[in-house]
Amino acid sequence: MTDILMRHPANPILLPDPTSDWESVNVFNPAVIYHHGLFHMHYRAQGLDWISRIGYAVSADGVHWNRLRRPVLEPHDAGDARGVEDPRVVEIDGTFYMTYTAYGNTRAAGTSGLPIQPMIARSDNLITWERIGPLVQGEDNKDHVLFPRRVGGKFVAFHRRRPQVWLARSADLRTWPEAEMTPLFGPREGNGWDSNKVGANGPPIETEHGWLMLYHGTDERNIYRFGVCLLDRDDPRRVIRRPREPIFAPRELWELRGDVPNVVFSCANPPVGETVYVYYGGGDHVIGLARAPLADLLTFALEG
Ligand code: BMA
Repeated sequence: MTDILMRHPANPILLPDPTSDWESVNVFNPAVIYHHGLFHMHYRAQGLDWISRIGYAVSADGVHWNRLRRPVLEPHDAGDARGVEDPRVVEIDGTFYMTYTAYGNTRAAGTSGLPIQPMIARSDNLITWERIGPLVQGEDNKDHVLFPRRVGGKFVAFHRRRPQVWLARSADLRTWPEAEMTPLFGPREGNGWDSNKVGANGPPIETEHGWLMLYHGTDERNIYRFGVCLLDRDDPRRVIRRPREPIFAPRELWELRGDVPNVVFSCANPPVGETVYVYYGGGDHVIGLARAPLADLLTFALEG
């Protein structure tokens, strides 16, 4: 495996808060955007009741954080009573959008799997969130991520219909017509690192060579790793490159052990200047940061 992503020496950069009721057990899988010179984090947290809520923290350097005392998004009905999970945030034309997984009490009739829904919410200030609605209903679907701008006049999102990553397009973020959904790629054949499950990480990064996408994969032992993929800039339904090797795998003790072992899980890869900051949950328990020059990630996507 190539060593493109370098772990920050201060890792883990965010830990559960033992004095808190709602974030005393786990903090993980954060969204992070870089906006007007500050890093804004929305992170998944679990406390004594094991219900996931979303907390907010802000940082000047991307390493040291100042958290709000209360969560900014919490369960509100039967559709998310068991938690709001795995946020990903983008800004499009001055509005912030969060995609997250709603984990409910009852699954929709006729569906199998977990009672989950891929939700979308909007905000003008990163603190107050208004729910827009689900991307799809009645199916096992998560890992949905908005592109940071419209492409061809439409909002675009990754999502995951097991076992494949799909691309969806919408005129207004409320309706996601089936005719606008395309499968992108699935688990790779064989028994390699991404042969079991795949899903998108954070919002894709626009480059002159196309959309650089980071994604996660698991193998038959359920070890989570990251890989990269390059999509056509004008038509992201077209995969240009998908290198065979992963770029990141669990290595530190807090990635190998935790609430769930062998997990690095990322919902954020904001580019800041020439550097990509990859934030990730370690062991579903704490938050880590690893960084790479954008140019190195791009070279690997093109040649790896
Ligand atoms: C996935 C998601 C993530 C989690 C990962 C590993 O299915 O639910 O939230 O980090 O499993 O447990």
